[in-house]
Amino acid sequence: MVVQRTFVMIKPDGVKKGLIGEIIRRFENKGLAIVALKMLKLSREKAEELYAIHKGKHFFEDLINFVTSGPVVAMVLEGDEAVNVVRTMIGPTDGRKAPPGTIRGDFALSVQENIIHAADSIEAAIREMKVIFKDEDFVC
Ligand code: IDP
Ligand code: MG
Repeated sequence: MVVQRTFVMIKPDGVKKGLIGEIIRRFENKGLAIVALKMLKLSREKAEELYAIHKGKHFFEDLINFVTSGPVVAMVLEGDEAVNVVRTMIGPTDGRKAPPGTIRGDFALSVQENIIHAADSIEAAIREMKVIFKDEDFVC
């Protein structure tokens, strides 16, 4: 067993569509533990830090405008191979191509407005959770 922590964020479109409960339910049903959870509105600065890897790409400005457009729900999930398990559960980036049964496949029809973010590696997860959470935000 390889217990990992990963960073997940329900984007403004997911919050607006009323999907917070549905998404958290899927992660809990899967057996992942929530070890930190926060609803917040991202500042431009935090959004740019979170998505720093995409700076300079054609979609960067639109992405920053989108993720700062309303509240998000950020969380850290823990479980066996959590990074890859969560990436599989959210599905591919483009909601139009994401298979049914994945979060994006079930709820998104757009490449930008795709409901949810999840870290794609352990290193990214550690970096991203530090952008949003302080040590005291963790329950364990
Ligand atoms: P990921 O969220 O599946 O890891 P990334 O390639 O890391 O996908 O892109 C980060 C986010 O940027 C995506 O979730 C999506 O919101 C947005 N994005 C990615 N590619 C495009 C694009 O080609 N057009 C518009 N938005 C995009
Ligand atoms: Mg990514």
